Amino acid sequence: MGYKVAVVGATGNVGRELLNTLAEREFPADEVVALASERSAGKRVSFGEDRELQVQDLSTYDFKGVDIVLSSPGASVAKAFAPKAAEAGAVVIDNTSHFRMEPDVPLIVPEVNPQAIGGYTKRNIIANPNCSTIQMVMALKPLHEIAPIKRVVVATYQSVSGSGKEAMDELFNQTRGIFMNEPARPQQFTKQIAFNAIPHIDKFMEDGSTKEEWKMVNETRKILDPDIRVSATCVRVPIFIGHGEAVNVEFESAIEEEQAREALRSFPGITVVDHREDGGYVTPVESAGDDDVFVSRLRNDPTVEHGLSFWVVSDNLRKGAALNTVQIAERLVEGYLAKQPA
Ligand code: 2RA
Repeated sequence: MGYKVAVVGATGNVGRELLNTLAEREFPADEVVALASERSAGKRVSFGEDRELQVQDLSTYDFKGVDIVLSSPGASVAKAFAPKAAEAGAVVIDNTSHFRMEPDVPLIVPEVNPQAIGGYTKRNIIANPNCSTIQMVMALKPLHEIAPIKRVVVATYQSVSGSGKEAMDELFNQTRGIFMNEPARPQQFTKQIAFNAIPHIDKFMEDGSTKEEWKMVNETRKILDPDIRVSATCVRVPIFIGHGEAVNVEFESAIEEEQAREALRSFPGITVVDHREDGGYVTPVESAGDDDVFVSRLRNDPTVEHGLSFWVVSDNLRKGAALNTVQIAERLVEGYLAKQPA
């Protein structure tokens, strides 16, 4: 006997990837429901190679009987619907930032802090971390187990798909326009994104950092270790899918480069591609469509007593969102919501 699964935000970048990933991984669902705004109700979205689902209106949907909700609408939509769905008995795995830092909501990367999943019983809500956080903590976890991490400095190079489908269209149109001598007219972004880099993702905070940087700092500490100090600079770059991150880590004690490389190589969900030669590293374009987090350019940092630097890349819509969400759902059904066979 399978599960009834609802996907909220089914017409967005992540929502479509959620449906794709559920089908690809043959999640044990008896029924999958696609939900979105009233405006999108009636549209059809693909579910796997050969099926389509008709989108239903979230605002009038009754979650009674739904086992698991995979959610990726806007944060304000999640704030409104998730508690109702949880009240109706569903476990909501939410991709928005709304619940991530709430103390009674577990924030999960299954390979990093699976022990925290059980905390879902407090509110029937689990939060999926920010894409840029997920790929970084995946790489930090095996290293932190060798030597406690003292400080992380990270610069991100984030693709436009993190900002939605319209942002991808803007990059495409601006790029084409430049070749046609048309002036770039920023809409989704504050400045031209084609052939440019924008050091601003999400809103500015009081201290001059951005909300995206605040997320990386605080989500890393909630997921991995509250004592880790993180300094982040998040930059939007003209890439369609795939985030790259330049990470520098200072440890409390010694960690050998080869020891770190071995630990990364044997960590589930990580692929190390690291050859000190032309092309001996992974780029965001190559990560698109892949499940793994890729680590390259691993090297000692001689400027501190115990330091390493590396490059980490991942498909921000897959492991950075949809795949991580479905993996949480898989752990839920395996460990917590097991159903007796019919
Ligand atoms: C971004 N991480 O890349 C944010 C939200 N997906 O825009």
